[in-house]
Parts: sequence; structure tokens; C-alpha cells
Amino acid sequence: MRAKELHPSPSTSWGLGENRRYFRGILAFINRKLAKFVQNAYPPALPSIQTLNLLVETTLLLLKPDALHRGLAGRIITRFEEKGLQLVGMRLMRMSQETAAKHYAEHVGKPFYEGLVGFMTCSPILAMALRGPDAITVARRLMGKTFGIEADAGTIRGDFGCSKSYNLIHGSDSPESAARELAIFFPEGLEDWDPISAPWLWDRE
Ligand code: RTP
Ligand code: MG
Repeated sequence: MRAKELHPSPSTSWGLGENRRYFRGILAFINRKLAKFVQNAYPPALPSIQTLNLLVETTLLLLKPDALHRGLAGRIITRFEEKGLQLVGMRLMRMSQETAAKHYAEHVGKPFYEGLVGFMTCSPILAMALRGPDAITVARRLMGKTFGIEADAGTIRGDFGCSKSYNLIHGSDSPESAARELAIFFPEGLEDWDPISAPWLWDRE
């Protein structure tokens, strides 16, 4: 009697094959649940910015040589990203005398012009195109007044500098300037893409 209990008949034993089938079943169950979870977590592609008629503007920003020498590029870019502006162009480049003359045409003849061109062409700059609602005004507000001494605390120029010659960043000052300047630095056009946060950050027309 005792011996029989210790050695149950083969038909009722739990062998290696059953173990495998049991664990495969559990794995299949977990897989199905995971697939459903992933499907719910990542909804199908959102309608594009064009379809939503979101009101946006594009502006040109230049991180000037002092921003790069001082290792501030990442922190400055972060401010624009956090505000909700979208990066649609970026180019590390050395400004030629010709490009500087084109870009700063409105300042030709002013006492600071030669110094400004010398500064802007002395080492690389980072050109960026940023998009968002009222991007031109928003970017200028984040930048602050022209010189660090006068710029409000909390702005890029207000927080990171107090020089009259080196003021870290340039931003287009009107839609006309933006169109003109974007054509100078991004003649090949911009990268159009739909950030998935757009419907939460940008207004409709
Ligand atoms: P940006 O064009 O660079 O965005 O600067 P902004 O509009 O605030 O200033 P803007 O009047 O257009 O001047 C262009 C750049 O020239 C230099 N500047 N120096 N020493 C001076 O009196 C003087 N005035 C202007 C600055 O680098 C300024 O960003
Ligand atoms: Mg200006």
C-alpha cells in the first residue's frame, strides 16, 4: 500500500512534457496581455500638424561663439525645448565674412559692425530653426534684452552673461527677418515633422 503511494501510476504523473506545456501556456498568456498593454499604451499616429491647423511660426536662432566656447549650448537649447518650441533645423558651422555681411546687413556702417562680424566669424556657431506658436516673440522673450547687464533674470542673456560684446544668442526679430535669415542658414529647407506633444502645446488657427 505504502509502496504504491510512493510510485503513482504513469497516467497521473507530472512529467517533463507537462511542465513544458504548462510554462508555455503561461508564457503565451503573458504575451497576449503584454501585446494588449503595448497596443493601448501607443495609440495610432496622431493627425498631422497640417490636419490640426495648428498656428505656428518658425524663427532662426544662432548660438554665438561665446555660447559654444563656454559650453552653454545644451542648457540654452533645453530652455527652448522646455518652452515647447520644436527643432526643425540645426547646423554647426563657421560663418563666412559673406554670410555675416548678409545676415547683419541692417547694421552695416554702425560703430559696432566690424567688431560684431569679427566676433561672429571667429569660431563656429550653432544655427537652429525653431517652430511653435509665436515662435519669434517667444524666442526673443526667452533670450532677453540685447545685453546681459540689462536683460532680466530668468532670460538666457540675463542669466548667463554680463558682457556688452558677447551676448550668446541671436534671434530673428520679425516674420520678415525670420524668412530672410532662415533662407541664409538653411537654404536646403527645414525638417518638417510632427512632434506628438504638439496638440497639447500649440493652439489651433
Ligand atoms: P541679435 O540681432 O543678435 O539677436 O541681437 P538684438 O536684436 O538684440 O540686437 P541688435 O540691435 O540687432 O544688434 C545685433 C548685435 O550687435 C551687437 N551690438 N553691439 N556695442 C553695441 O552697442 C552693440 N549694439 C549691438 C550685439 O551682439 C547684438 O546682438
Ligand atoms: Mg537683431
